[in-house]
Amino acid sequence: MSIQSLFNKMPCYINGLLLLILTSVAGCSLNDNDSNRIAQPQSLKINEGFSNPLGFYDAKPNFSWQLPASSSVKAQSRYQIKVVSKPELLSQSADLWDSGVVQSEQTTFIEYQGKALDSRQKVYWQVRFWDQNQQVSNWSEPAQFELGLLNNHDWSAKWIEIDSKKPIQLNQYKTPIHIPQHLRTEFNANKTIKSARLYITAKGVFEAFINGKRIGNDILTPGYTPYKKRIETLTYDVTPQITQGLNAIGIQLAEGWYAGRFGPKRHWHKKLKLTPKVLAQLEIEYADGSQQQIVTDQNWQATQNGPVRTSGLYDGERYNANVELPGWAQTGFDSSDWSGVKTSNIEADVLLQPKRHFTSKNKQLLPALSVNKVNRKTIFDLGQNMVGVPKIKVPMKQGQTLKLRFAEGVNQDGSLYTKNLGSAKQLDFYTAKQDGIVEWQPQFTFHGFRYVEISGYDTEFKPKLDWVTGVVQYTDFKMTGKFESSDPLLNQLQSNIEWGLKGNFLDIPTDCPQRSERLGWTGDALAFANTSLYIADSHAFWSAWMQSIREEQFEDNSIPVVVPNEVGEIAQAGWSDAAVTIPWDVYWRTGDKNILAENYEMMTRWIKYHQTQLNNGISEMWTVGDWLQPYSQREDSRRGETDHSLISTAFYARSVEFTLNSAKVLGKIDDVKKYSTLLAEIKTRFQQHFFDQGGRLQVGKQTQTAYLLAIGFDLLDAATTKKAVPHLLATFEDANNHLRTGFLGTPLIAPVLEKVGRTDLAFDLLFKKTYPSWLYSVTQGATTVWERWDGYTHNNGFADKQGSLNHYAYGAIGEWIYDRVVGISPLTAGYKKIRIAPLITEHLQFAQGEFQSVYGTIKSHWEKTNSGLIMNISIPSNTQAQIEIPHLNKAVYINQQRLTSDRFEIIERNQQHVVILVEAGEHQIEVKSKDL
Ligand code: RAM
Repeated sequence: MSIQSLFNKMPCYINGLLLLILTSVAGCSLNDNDSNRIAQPQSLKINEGFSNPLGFYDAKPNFSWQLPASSSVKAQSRYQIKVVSKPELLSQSADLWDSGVVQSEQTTFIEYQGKALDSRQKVYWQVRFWDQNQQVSNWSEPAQFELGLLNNHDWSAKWIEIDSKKPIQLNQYKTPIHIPQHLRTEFNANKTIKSARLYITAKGVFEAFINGKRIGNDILTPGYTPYKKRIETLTYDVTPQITQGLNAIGIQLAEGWYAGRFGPKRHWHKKLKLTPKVLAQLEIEYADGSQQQIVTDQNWQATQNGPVRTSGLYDGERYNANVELPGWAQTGFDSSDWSGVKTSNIEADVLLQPKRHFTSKNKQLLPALSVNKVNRKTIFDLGQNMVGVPKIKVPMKQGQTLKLRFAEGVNQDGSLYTKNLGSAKQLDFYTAKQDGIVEWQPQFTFHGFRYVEISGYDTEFKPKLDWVTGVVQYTDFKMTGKFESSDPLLNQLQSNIEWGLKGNFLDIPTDCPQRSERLGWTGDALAFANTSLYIADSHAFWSAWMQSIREEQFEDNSIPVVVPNEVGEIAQAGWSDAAVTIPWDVYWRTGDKNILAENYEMMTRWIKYHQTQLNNGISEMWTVGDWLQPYSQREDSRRGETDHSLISTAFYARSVEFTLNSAKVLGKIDDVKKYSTLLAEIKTRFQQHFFDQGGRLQVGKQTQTAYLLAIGFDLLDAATTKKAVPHLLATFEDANNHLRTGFLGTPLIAPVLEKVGRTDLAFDLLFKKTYPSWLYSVTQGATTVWERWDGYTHNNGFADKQGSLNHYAYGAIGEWIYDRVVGISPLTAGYKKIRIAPLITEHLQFAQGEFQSVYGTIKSHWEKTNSGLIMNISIPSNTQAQIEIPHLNKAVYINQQRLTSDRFEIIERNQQHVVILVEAGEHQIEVKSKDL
């Protein structure tokens, strides 16, 4: 019987004593009558959004749920959680933890306070709540989780790799070509099997098979972490795959991020000695209670003579079907010509930790939209710049080798543009063993591309669109945000921003996914984090990457610019500050205090490092500056014209401010005092040093970014800010009201212009179609956000300074589009209190969007009408919203009722808008002439 059905049969339960206590504590009667029960809580999750995870990483989890969407349920007044070790105990007494009835509105991140949990433990839990009228709900459907192997000592397996006698080949760069391996063993499972788990990871990337069947559908596992500190492990339920009797297990292993040619050339030598290895532990539990472990050890066998001849992240995959190994992961396979394996022990100082965010998967299929012959080459266009691999279905003749080339763009003559790939070849090859249709998808590589060129197929056939499909691969999160407006170009920009996320969130946040870089650049992530938190359920993704940042923090307290660190001992302002800003952003958008608690020490250490870079209160920290500012006259034009010490001092203040905010949330009173004083001092010093009495910048060039940082980060006092505004605006006028900002200034443009009362200018810039601007790239055919505003132009083709066509940093404008054009943003952390405040602009007739918050879906739609405006707002249970209604000096109706203070809670009314406070539910607002 499934757990679900077991629970459906259970009677609802409330402990009589508890009821008694509760009734007296609450001073009201709790309605426990079945017929009056309200709908149960739903969407049960643990930690950063995991539902029913297997191989979970945290023995001290926290619980979240959502209240049912119902017109009567507005809020939670109490809850009760039960946590048990066996499903049947849910109807009896909770053996692990019973929270008791807790008087609280909190439905998110409630800490487990029960008995200690251990590796492999199965845990079941349930929750119920009381609504605002003390009506109790049914118990939720039970949820469950199972812990992975939490400690290195849980592993008895050893790392294994082929014991090859052949010298490792080198490529043209003199770095090793690690030929992918197949590793296998057979084992007997003699008794009736109750359950089986495969715990597995690799130094490299792997795919596992049992009795010929692929285990799971994850790609490029285990993913990319600072391997010297931590390697993530995966857990799979393989109960159905194991048969009583003889079984076979096989693992394919390739170099991946760990051992491959990856990262900047100057650091390749550090990897020369690394070879791919795999670690696996299969644990079988029999019906009679006995257990068996099958582990990677010296008894395995390996070969490098399989069909995947080479596979690297940058260079692509080469497959030869003539050397396939049919049945290699099944029993009875003749492996007499396979080699033995070398074993190595698990290192005590490399943490083996269950993966703490979602794995990457094949997420979407993109059919080709056109196929053309260009210079006798066959080129497919998928219509969308994407990241992943191709899936091919191509007719071939025996012995032919199909060559696949990939590019983000095509030259004027239609041929592939690959100059921007650096040394990343992005080439796949497939050699056919017989005539016929070949179906294939590479396993251990990924490419950034929109166009696929193929050659080497059976030319008797005319190419068809279904020969090539794009398999889009990224971290397996749900898309949580939607946006649409009356402007098709703005909608395309939004789509480009979303594709920037899909393309660069493959296990870690990367700067770009196609060229020989693909690194976890902190500055790009700092710019884009808030936008990503709207678009996708990226909470776990960021928390996991923050752990990597913590692990990479240097002894001198500085933070590398790239994480996992592939570039050496470099820290820089505006990049490394991600260590502070991202935990804060994630907290603000999710309400999860744990991310602050986990990273707090790192933040304070980073502040200490900042302090070592001060000269008389002004920072001299290294920075590449306002990266890629257009029209920069600096010698290295990429580095922007804004004074570098201004940037570094501004980010010092920013990091102190966010650390201070975190200290407040975490209740660290001494630190609150310390950082408040410090922040005030930094601001004073900043203003004195960089600005004159008239609010004009007195150090370095008058740049937009200098003013944007000063005002956006609140570094000037109120009077000086006011005086600085005309100077800020002058920098835009000088640029003919275009932006002149790079990675650091661009995200601040719209919020700062709004802050200084020039929302009109913010919208002008957002809707500008001439270079440089967001929509300029859109008019030039962009389907993703580019590294440079003019990465490609219809008139001049690709930019001389070849850039990535999939770089999410400028997509940071998304934050303002969602917060202020759709109008959904948090007023308190996690959207417990929501601000609905769309800015109505002459550029749009309507805009709408929705966001799946931790409390449920928030929706905002506004549309101009002949007589005024309609707004449709949806607010999830257990939250409240402040809605800012642009009254247009007309009458305001809410759900057909005239807005009056006796009917509604009016918080503020001014010339522009009236602000009301509403509870959960649907709210239709009409602003119209009084007589209509
Ligand atoms: C480039 C990266 C990244 C940027 C750094 C400074 O190589 O692409 O986007 O943050 O440099």
